[in-house]
Amino acid sequence: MRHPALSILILEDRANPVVLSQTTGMAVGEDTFTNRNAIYTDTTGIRTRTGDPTLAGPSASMFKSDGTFEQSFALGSEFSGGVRVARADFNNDGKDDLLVGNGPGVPARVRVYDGNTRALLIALRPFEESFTGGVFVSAGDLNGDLRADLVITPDEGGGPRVRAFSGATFAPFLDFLGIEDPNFRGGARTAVGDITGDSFPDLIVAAGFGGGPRIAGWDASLRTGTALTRHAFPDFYAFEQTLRNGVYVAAGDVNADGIAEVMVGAGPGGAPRVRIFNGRELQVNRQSTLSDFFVGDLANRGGIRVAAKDIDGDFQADLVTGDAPPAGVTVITYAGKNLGLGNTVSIKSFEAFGTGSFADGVFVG
Ligand SMILES: [Ca+2]
Ligand SMILES: [Ca+2]
Ligand SMILES: [Ca+2]
Ligand SMILES: [Ca+2]
Repeated sequence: MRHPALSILILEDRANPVVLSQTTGMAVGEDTFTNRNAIYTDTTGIRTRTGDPTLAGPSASMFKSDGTFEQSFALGSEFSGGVRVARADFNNDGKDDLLVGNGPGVPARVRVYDGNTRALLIALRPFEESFTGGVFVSAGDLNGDLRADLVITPDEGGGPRVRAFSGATFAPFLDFLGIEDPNFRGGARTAVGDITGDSFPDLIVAAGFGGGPRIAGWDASLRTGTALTRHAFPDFYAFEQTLRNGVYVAAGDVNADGIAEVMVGAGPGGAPRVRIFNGRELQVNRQSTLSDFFVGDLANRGGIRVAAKDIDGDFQADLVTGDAPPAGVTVITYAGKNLGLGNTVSIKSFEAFGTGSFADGVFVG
C-alpha cells in the first residue's frame, strides 16, 4: 500500500513581537540644528563633530544596539524641520532599513533607505502638499504578511490621522482617525506592538501636541476597509489629563508575558518623564505602571522621545530615550528587565551627533 507523503510544517516562533525580532539597533534623527555645518569623524564608533560644511544639514544615523555608529544619511532641505525615524527590515533582506519623516516647515515627506545598499527605496508624500506640520513615523507589521509596514501620522496642525503603507509594496492600506476626536489638530504619534496577545502586532496611537495625553490601542487583526475597527484596550491618559503636551509613544514586551507594554515619554513642554504601562492590565482598563521615572535633568521642558528595542538580546523589550531640545543629543538605553524591577540604571548613554554642547535634540526609533 502507498503511504501518504509526510510533510513537515515549519511554524515560525512568534512568541516575541515581529518588530523586535527584526531590528538589531536603533535609528536616530537630528531635530533642530544649532550647528548646521557639520561633519562627523567616525573612529572606533566615536563620532566627533567639526565645522566642515560638506555634511551640512539634517541627517539621520543608524547605530548598533551598543551605541556603535553604523551609517549616516544626509537628507537635505526637505528635512530642515527635523528628522523623525524608525528602523525595520522593509525589503526582507535581513538588514534593517531606515524610515524617515520630516518635521514642520515644508510639505510632508517620507523616505525609506536600504540599510544594506544605502539606495533610496521609496519617497512618499503621505499628506496634502498644503500640509506643512511635519510627520511622525513608526514601523511594524500591521497587515499580517510578516513584513514591517510604514505608519505615518501628521504632527502639529494635522488631525489624528493614521496612514499605513505596506513595507512589501509601499501601497497604502490604512487611513483612519487613530484618536477618535475629528476636531483635534495636534496630530498623533504611533507605535506597533502586540497588545492583544495573538502574536500579531497592533497599533498604538498617542495624541500630539496640544492634546491631552490620550492613548488609543487598535487590534490590527480586525480591519474594515482602510480603518482598524476594534480597540485593543480602552483609551486612557498616560499623564495628568489636564496636560496639553501630547505623548511620545513606543511599544514592546518588557516583562516577557507575550503582551507588549505601552511606553510613553512626555511631549514638548513637559518634564522628561517616562512611564511604562503593563499591556495586559490595559486590556482590563487598569493603568498599572511597571516603571515611572525622569530621564536626565528634571528642569528640561522639551519632553523625552522613546523607542522600544531589544538592546541586550534577551528578547525582552528595552527602552531607548532621545533628548528633546534644548536638552542635547544624548541617547540612553535601559534594560527592560531592570526597569520592571524599579532599577533605572542605564545600559549605555551616548551623544548621537557629536560630543559637545549641542542643543539640537534627537528622535529615536
Ligand atoms: Ca532591508
Ligand atoms: Ca506587513
Ligand atoms: Ca495582536
Ligand atoms: Ca508584557
